[in-house]
Amino acid sequence: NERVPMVAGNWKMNFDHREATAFVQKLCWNLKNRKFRYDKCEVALFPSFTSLRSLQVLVDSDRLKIHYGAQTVSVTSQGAFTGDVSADMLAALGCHYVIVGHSERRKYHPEDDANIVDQVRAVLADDMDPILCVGESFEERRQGIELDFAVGQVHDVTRDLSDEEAARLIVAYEPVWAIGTGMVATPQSAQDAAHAIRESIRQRFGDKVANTMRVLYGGSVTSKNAVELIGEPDVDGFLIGGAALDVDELTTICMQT
Ligand code: G2H
Repeated sequence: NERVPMVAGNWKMNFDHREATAFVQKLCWNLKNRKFRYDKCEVALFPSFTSLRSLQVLVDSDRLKIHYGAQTVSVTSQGAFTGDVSADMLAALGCHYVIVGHSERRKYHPEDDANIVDQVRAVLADDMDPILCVGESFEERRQGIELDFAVGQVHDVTRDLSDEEAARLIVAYEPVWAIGTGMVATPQSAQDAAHAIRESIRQRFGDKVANTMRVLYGGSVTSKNAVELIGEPDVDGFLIGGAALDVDELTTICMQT
């Protein structure tokens, strides 16, 4: 297919800016030594806000071929919103992407669908691309409604997007029961979900958007399971948490993808 796969490392609340900088230097060094083809697989990292400026300086000065982005964004553009960070600010830091609707954000903050739609709009308005996270909890899986649930989340967020906006979306299917638990989805169930999501996009936005939209899998991805998962036709890469904190492990997954 015509989609360039993507390895996205979601560092969550780990690494200060010095650790983040050292990690990126080591990762790029590893990849260079192993003749990694950046044109065949995109690599993106998602550090804390506090590390973004350091990564920008490093990536620009050393002309590194990795991309980076933020883990969430404010829905408003400026003003009296203590603690929030706007899309304009992230764009000025050279972010290509923003993760939107991660299950940890939905759970701990909480971000609901209306807020997530507004985040997607804010990201798009600043010419960055949203990585929309969806996925069922164990309860929906037990009931056998996991595909409907994940597709429903995508539908609720994308319903009012234009074709041009939808074409810039990346979806990360992350079953909540698989996040940080060591319980990875089987390749078949990751494929089933990715396929169902792509087909729902096809119904709403047509073939062109559906065929070019990347669908990532997330949830306990490691170098032990990445090869099988990426073999599935609708899985276009990974959103990786725990395994993205180990530079050698992440290097291996990049080489495998
Ligand atoms: C899911 C994933 C990264 P982990 O949250 O987004 O984390 O790989 O640790 O399950």
